[in-house]
Amino acid sequence: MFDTLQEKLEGTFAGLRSKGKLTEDDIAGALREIRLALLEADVNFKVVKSFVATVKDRLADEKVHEALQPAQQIVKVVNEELVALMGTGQSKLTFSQRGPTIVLMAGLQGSGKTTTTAKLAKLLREQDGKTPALVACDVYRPAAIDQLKTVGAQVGVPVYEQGTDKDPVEIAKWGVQQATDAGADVIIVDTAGRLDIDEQLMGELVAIKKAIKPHNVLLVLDSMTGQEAVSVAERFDAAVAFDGVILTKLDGDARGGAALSVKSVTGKPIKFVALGEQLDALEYFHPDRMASRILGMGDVLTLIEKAEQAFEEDEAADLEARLRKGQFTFDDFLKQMKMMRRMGSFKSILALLPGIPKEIRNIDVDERQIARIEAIVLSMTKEERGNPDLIDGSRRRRIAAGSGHEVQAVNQLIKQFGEMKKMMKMMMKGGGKLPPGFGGDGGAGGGFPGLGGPGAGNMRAGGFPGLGGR
Ligand SMILES: Nc1nc2c(ncn2[C@@H]2O[C@H](COP(=O)(O)OP(=O)(O)OP(=O)(O)O)[C@@H](O)[C@H]2O)c(=O)[nH]1
Ligand SMILES: [Mg+2]
Repeated sequence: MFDTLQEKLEGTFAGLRSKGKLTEDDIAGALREIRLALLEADVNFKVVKSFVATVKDRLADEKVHEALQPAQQIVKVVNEELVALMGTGQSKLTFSQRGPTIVLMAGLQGSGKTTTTAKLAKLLREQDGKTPALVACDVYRPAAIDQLKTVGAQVGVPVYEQGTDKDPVEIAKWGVQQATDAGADVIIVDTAGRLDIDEQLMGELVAIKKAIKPHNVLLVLDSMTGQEAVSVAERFDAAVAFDGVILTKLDGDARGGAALSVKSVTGKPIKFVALGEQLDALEYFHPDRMASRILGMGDVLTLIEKAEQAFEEDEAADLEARLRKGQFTFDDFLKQMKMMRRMGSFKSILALLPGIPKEIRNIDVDERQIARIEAIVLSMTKEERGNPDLIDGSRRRRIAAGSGHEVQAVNQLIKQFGEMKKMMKMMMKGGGKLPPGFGGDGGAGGGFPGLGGPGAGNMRAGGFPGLGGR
């Protein structure tokens, strides 16, 4: 995500830092580089122009060239202006005061509407305590209804459909009524993908909107289409005024142009971002956190939230207390792996950590490796898990046989477990306070379970047992 922009800006700021005090020329040069970086990221040129002008004015007002640490100040200003560009504050949905909240999904063909409909239901249930239901109004492709039923079932949410023979407007009305009667408090209506030149389909969307009076019309935009997404948004807004945007496929979007331009060009906020095909890959959009990601500062807040959702509070506090005392056992380890799994794929977690080099961010994590580790740990007796020092040679052979692995694999796991424990103890002494599971200090330190498998030998010491390290 935002790789191009991130790299370019990092380069600019590194150049400034190496200079110490800055001349007016240095600052002008930096502004030029920022401008180019944004244009290369496919940000709308008008947006770029006004962005750079604002940053320039602020730098002059704040007398940056006289500052002690001018580079830092420039990063701060750019960060604040990026936040302002993407909208301030976080945009929740409009929830209905009386009766269920109705959400209408709109967007071009293949933008991600159907997948996102299910993701949104899951997110609203898990994070907002809602009881969602879905309505299938795409009657133009028979497979579309099956697709919604499949993803709906995967997230455990009912799907109302009437096949492909009925009029979509009627289905929408009927579906909303059925879902309301069944007690849903959020009803999300999936619609057919439109080619924006297709006036008939656009007209149908307008008719559905009129019939069900949604509290939220959300436009699903494929971020990989860059500036094109922004002009799509303008045209949709002219036809069916929408309330907010869901930006999809941000995981594959190396440039970020749509994310940076959409609010400023259309005046409509981005409400959610989708970062993957999996059904848990949808997040509320926070401009400030996105700016941090763009500037390579990670997104620790999202990470902590994910952790808080996955970890029971008592469990986490308990684990942290034990870590502080250096009492980390294989039982804790197992628990921790389970909790981490609830947070999503390791790759998505890694993307949120600050200061992770690109090579590591992009490695493919073999999630099966994690299952192998679990198998080994589960083959230990309760005593062994609680006191790893007990595990001598013959016990290692038994554990290996029990889990269907070589003794070396068991040896390696135990050795790395020991290293990790040491590392965590050190980190805890340093007052590090990150959710359990993050032996990290925001840098490359304490590794992460499941990462840096054999192929990626560049994880530093302290990688999680069985995986990281060399
Ligand atoms: N990588 C990635 N893929 C996504 C994301 N969101 C959706 N997709 C994929 O994009 C493709 C199209 O998604 P759909 O949900 O079927 O799109 P749609 O807008 O309903 O398509 P139509 O109904 O044909 O208009 C699918 O293969 C999805 O898995 C995302 O955030 N990241
Ligand atoms: Mg669809």
